[in-house]
Amino acid sequence: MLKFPANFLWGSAASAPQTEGHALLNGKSATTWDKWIELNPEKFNEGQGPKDTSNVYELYKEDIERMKEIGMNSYRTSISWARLLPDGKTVNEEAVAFYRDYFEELNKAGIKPIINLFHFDMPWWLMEKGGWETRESVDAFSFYAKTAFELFGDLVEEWTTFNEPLVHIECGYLYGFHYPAIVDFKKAIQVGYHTLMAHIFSVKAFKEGDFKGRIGIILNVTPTYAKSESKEDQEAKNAADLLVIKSFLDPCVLGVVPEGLIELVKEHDLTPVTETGDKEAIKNYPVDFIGINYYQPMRVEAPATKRVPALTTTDLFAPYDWPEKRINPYRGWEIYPEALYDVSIMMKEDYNNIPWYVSENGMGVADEERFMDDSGMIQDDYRIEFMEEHLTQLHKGIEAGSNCFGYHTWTFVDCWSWLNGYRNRYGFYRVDLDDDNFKRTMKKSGLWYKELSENNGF
Ligand code: BGP
Repeated sequence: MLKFPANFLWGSAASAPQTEGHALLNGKSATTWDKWIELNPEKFNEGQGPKDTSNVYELYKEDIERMKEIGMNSYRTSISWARLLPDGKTVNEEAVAFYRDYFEELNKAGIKPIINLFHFDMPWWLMEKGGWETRESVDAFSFYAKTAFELFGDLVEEWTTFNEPLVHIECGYLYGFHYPAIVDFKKAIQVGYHTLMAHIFSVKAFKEGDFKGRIGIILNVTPTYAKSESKEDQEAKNAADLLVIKSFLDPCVLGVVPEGLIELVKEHDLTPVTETGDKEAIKNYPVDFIGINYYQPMRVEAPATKRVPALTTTDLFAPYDWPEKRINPYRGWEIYPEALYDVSIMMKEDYNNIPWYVSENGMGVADEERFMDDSGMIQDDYRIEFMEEHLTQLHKGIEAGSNCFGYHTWTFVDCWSWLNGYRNRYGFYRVDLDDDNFKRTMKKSGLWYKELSENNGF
């Protein structure tokens, strides 16, 4: 049996906009997602969005019972900025009551809440002023963070500022998947810089306020894998490492923006506007821990054409389609568990062996009803196998000395997703969308997770 360290966190992750429902109710103001979907319903499965998610706002107590049922001892979700501070300044007391009770109930059930502050859900009032493009966003976010620490600091010991900051940057400003869906490399870098500073000043507020517990950030990073050892492919790998991995990991953990990144953005005329004192703040406020979301590796090769200045990331590194890759046939993503070992070693050797945990890992499956047995239970053996393979690699990394303290799956109850609605299911519980109350039914993997957590291994 592979045994994991004592007090290992066995949990699952989700986010406010993907689960709470009540998107424009109970005092919450709109986010970019609420607005974008309302304005373009045809792009989003007939307008399905955060308002249609599985109503955790009302059902959290029942869900906590389900978490216990499958042996979870921790759970990560987020606070909705637009719910807590609908206009950015005034506290919504209804939101305070909801989150306080939610977190209290988790604690009572012996499930450690890990609370994140931003999961792609920019409030609309701030977006209308330019969102992360403006320096105002840094102050607005750190005010929100400080408010959350003050309101919930007695109930939460593990905080994270952002989930996958690279995603709202790339998807909003380079790849057209998130609002405002523009392609502007210079803006992307500025947005990235402001996101980083919003993180740093929130860590500063946390440390100066002397709140209990720890603070971190959740990043979607793995080592990159280059097509070959050729100089061109290695240059592409280096650029990808700088932009996609080190851009947040280095300042957040080591307290410095890498020189190579500063040079790269300068070479391409992408240098962001900074303020006096930023560099010092980056140095002074490293995180206590890191969350790593891992689904598939990043494989790169030299781009076919290389524009200088680069107009987007594919002028610097191109995605490489590794011919030997294994594919998840139900979702299309590559399956490469070995990356979890590699990332363990990267955290140990390049990042001072900082405490870290797997904050998301999971297998999305379309049309999952086809695996339902006569009793109504989804027989998701493919998911169990996926998790066992990943945990085997993670265990190997821990044995090699990496300081990993937990494993969270994506996700606990099937949830709505940004671009795919409810198509790809990830949960330990299936959600029935035809049922008004979003009936949840345990899948086989739920039973497996309970055993895993009880044995602290498999
Ligand atoms: C991560 C996000 C999650 C979730 C997950 C699964 O990047 O943090 O919010 O969406 O990916 O991806 P998808 O829903 O696109 O299958």
